[in-house]
Amino acid sequence: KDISLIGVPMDLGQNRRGVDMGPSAMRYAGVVERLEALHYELDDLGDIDISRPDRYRKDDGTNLRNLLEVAEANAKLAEVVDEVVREDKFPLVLGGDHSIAIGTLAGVAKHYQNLGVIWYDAHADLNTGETSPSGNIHGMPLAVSLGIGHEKLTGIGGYEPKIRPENIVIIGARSLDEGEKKLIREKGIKIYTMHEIDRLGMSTVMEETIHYLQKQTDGVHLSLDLDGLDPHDAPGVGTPVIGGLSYRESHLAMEMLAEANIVTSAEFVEVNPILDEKNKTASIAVGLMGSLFGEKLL
Ligand code: DIR
Ligand code: MN
Ligand code: MN
Ligand code: MN
Repeated sequence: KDISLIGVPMDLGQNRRGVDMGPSAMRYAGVVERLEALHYELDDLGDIDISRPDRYRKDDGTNLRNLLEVAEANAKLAEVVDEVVREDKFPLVLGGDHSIAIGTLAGVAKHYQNLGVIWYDAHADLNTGETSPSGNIHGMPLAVSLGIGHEKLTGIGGYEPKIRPENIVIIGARSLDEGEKKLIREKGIKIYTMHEIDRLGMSTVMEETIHYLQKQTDGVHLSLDLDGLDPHDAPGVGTPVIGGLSYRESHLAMEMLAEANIVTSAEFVEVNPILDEKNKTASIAVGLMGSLFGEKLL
């Protein structure tokens, strides 16, 4: 299948500047060449236009930082992604902070009855304006996609919800806010925290995940936040949390997804080259994309 690459140079979903340079950092790390070497027809659609606010702020009467700009950017992204899926191409979205998952999922989910989602992240991103300790929309996209949150976000793409709680698998969680824990319990969302991953091993976690999603979904979106990896391996992220997934565990996960051939769209987010060490995190992201698209040692 052909791949369409979409950059989203957005940092408005959180409060550390620099993550808007993520798409450049991953292009610099050779994403186009890496995937072309695997014999994909790759079309780089360039970057979505993002409006800068006059100043970074919480919108009046809400706890949502840069709500209007984040909503506008995601509406644009949703349209581009929708078109890519219509053309029967694989949308590969490069972030940008994780709030862009709102737009990616809005563009993808309407094409499926039961879209599965793998949320590879140190966090669950299940906050709302009411539960968020930060007001950062990058901590909310999974809730928004379930139809929970501000209507300027949940309504993007003109339909909601985008996904169902039973079609989600969260992998790598180790930092959850109280409201997120409540939502995970209430909705019965499947989650492999670091505890389960340590006990079972990544191989079993991915076997179970693939089996679970294959049974009940007609497509799978991979949303990979680089802070899911341990900050030792991926230091260039805005909200690092120690005790994360290793480089090898992450590659194994991507390799198993490639073998199972279930992933139909993907995004790699939260790469912040300003906080990085010699573009290490972007390089790791590009390596993971290689594995996801079937790169093998021999
Ligand atoms: C925190 C951090 N739970 C929040 N979330 C992050 O602000 O809502 N998500 N970093 O990736
Ligand atoms: Mn995260
Ligand atoms: Mn995230
Ligand atoms: Mn994050």
